[in-house]
Amino acid sequence: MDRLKQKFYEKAIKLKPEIKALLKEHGGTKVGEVTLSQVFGGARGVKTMTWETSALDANEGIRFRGYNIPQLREKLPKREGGKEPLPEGLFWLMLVDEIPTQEDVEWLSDEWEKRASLPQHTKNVIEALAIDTHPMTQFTIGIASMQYDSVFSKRYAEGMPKSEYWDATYEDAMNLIARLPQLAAYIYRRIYHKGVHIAPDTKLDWAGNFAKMLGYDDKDFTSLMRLYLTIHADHEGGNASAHTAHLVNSTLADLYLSYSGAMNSLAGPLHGLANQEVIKWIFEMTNELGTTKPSKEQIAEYVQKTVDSGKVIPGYGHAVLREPDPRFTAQRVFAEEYIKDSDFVNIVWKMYEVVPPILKALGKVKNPWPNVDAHSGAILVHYGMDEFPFYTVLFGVSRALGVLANSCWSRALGLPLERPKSVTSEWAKDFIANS
Ligand code: CMX
Repeated sequence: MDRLKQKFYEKAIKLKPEIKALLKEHGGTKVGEVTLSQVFGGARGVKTMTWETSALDANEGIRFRGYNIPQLREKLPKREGGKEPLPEGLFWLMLVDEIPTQEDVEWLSDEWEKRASLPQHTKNVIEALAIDTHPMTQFTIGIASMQYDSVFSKRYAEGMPKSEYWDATYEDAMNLIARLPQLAAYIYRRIYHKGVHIAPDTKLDWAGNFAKMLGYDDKDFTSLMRLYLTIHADHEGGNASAHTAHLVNSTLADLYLSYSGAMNSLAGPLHGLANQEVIKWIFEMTNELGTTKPSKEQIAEYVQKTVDSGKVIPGYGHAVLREPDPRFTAQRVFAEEYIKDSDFVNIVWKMYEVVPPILKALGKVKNPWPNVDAHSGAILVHYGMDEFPFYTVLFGVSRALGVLANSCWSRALGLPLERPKSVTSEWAKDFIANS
């Protein structure tokens, strides 16, 4: 058993009986009430699942195993000479609730490197798709095509006992995470660089290798990838993509099936696709105004026009957060540190001042502040990556770290099939009439 798997196993076998005892004694304790508005309103705030790897506070934002983003930036191991945390370290932290050592993350980089090769049949499947198929569609299809290699599915077919589900899930999680940068880079180079692919460099870390395979040699872009793939990695379990993975995997469909499902969810404009929508919106604005240096007044007018035409301002608002997203702030800090002057970054910063009062004035928006997607595009454009339909794939590579680490826990804890209750509108009307 490898060192991470062993550590995970030791933690997981301890927690399972603790939860059993907790439920035996307190299983009937109420943790909240559900209102009719929540039933009709997308179950906002209803506690319906456990999620071990991270927790989200409406005001403070995300914490990964108790650590916020500035703490991760400080405490997680870094590449020699680098300032940004290595995503390997965050995966380790989320999986086993311990900050890893430098040696641990180096081991993990090597382990993922060993597991990373993209199957030829996946390349063939991608090549069969129309070249202008959206990158997220190519990504989900690519992930699903690798299900052929699922350790969980093979062992399940051979009669694997329940007690081993966590083991096979761990293997699938490690293999899939290892392969995702190759898959994403394959799609990027296929669509935007005439199919000229770049071989991985076995000496690099997971994010560094990804930057290289995408075709970016700038060391600051590599630093950006390390930070980007860290801060997008998890956002508790209730968000649409994580919840999709949780639901699908609860049927014992393996991680390739559950994670491709999650990516279909991430591809919606109210969720991860917002990162492409933000820069698309900014490009449309600068084209219409004929300048990449618009004034705050010009931006405010364009924001108002967007809202008046019945559309949302992408990158603003959140279903849980009620303050500026710390993932936005982390990217702002990065831009302040690494980027001297960029018109598009400046637009993002001006929007931060202009958009919230306009959204507040609508009187219905619960959170007028920027979310993670408001900033990422402008930084990517600065480094030359302006192919915005690809942006959500970057998000998807990162999100695997949290979602798949948590899936290991779900299978180790033996969580059951997820099956909440739905009601009809007729039932709701009768219920109110009779209560
Ligand atoms: N611009 C304009 N109107 C907005 C808005 C925005 N950015 N955010 C919310 N609203 C509107 C909603 O559309 C809703 O209007 P209606 O009542 O007319 O339908 C009203 O304000 C209330 O919505 P809410 O309770 O504040 O927000 P929700 O929890 O329903 O939705 C979210 C959250 C993210 C879907 C929404 O804020 C939004 O559409 N934002 C823009 C898209 C975006 O950036 N998504 C990315 C989120 C982060 C991620 O998952 O990656």
